[in-house]
Amino acid sequence: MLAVLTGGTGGAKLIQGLSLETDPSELVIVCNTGDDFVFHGLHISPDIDTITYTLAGVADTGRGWGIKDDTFAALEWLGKYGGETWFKLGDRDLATHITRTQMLKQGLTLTQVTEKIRSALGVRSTILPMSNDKGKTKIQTPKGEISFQEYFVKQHWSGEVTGVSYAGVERSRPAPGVVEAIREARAVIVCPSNPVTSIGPILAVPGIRSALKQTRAPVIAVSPIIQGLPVSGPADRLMAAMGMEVSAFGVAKAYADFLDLFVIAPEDGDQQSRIEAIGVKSVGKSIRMDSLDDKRRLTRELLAFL
Ligand code: GDP
Ligand code: FO1
Repeated sequence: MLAVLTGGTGGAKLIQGLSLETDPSELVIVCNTGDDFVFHGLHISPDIDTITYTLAGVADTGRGWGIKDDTFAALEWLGKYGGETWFKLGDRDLATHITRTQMLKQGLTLTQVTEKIRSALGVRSTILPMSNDKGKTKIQTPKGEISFQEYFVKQHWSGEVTGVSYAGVERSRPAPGVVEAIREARAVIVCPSNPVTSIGPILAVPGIRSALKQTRAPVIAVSPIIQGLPVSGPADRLMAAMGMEVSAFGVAKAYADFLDLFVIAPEDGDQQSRIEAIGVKSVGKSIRMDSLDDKRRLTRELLAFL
């Protein structure tokens, strides 16, 4: 079994490769839920949905979120009533959020709901939320604190960020199966996801980081940063706000206490000796995943290290 830690869009690229190059039923995927929020009364779990739709083969891989060929008629109609439309909920996607919200109201956990949606969409991998408890990513700005989705989607990640926190995470517990997967895996893969807002919240759940340190399985991560820049999104700004060096080295440093191997871009070869000096082996591979071939090739290269 392979345990995989991930956020949404960047992680989904590697997970698509993994699902095609391994037996998908061998994958246990632990998703960030720090981005979860309530919109129009519905519980949205963007990273869980991105991964589920990717594995079900229905994701809009170009956009990186939502369902391909979805329409937005309901959202348009909500706008007519003066409702908020900044978060683009597609008509088909809405069915997922309505189902999740209803099941949570009936008392099911997010783990149980995720399992039901996964199974209904024919996904063979296990998809786990990092936690069934609170642990919401908050972005601190000079004008006050906002939720991650307000920062990322409503404000298009513009504006100064002075800090990032995971509200309530210290009282959260790992969801059932998360620590077990890390302990029992033949390898743990940390996806090239945002280290502050995708992997950071997972590591902040008490018990997960220590499981990563203690597992006998090799822990391998792929850098989301190439030549000091993220491939997409605001990882550079958020890393800087957290006092991290914005580089592959900066990511390696954040994971150094549990990481065995860090896969970086060949262009970042100059970082290799610095990374190895903090006790992490590193290797240069082409880690930009623009095509399905890129995703499959990188996956095969990762699997070869095992
Ligand atoms: P989010 O939850 O939607 O933000 O998704 P993730 O956190 O999983 O993905 C965002 C991160 O993925 C960013 O920091 C990007 O730099 C990284 N990323 C996106 N595409 C690629 C890629 O093709 N290769 C690598 N190495 N990183 C990528
Ligand atoms: N991201 C956007 O940039 N704009 C959107 O309107 C948007 C809608 C959306 C709807 C459902 C969903 O599951 C995800 C959605 N995302 C959207 C993705 C998004 O929330 C982020 O990529 C992640 O939260 C970042 O981790």
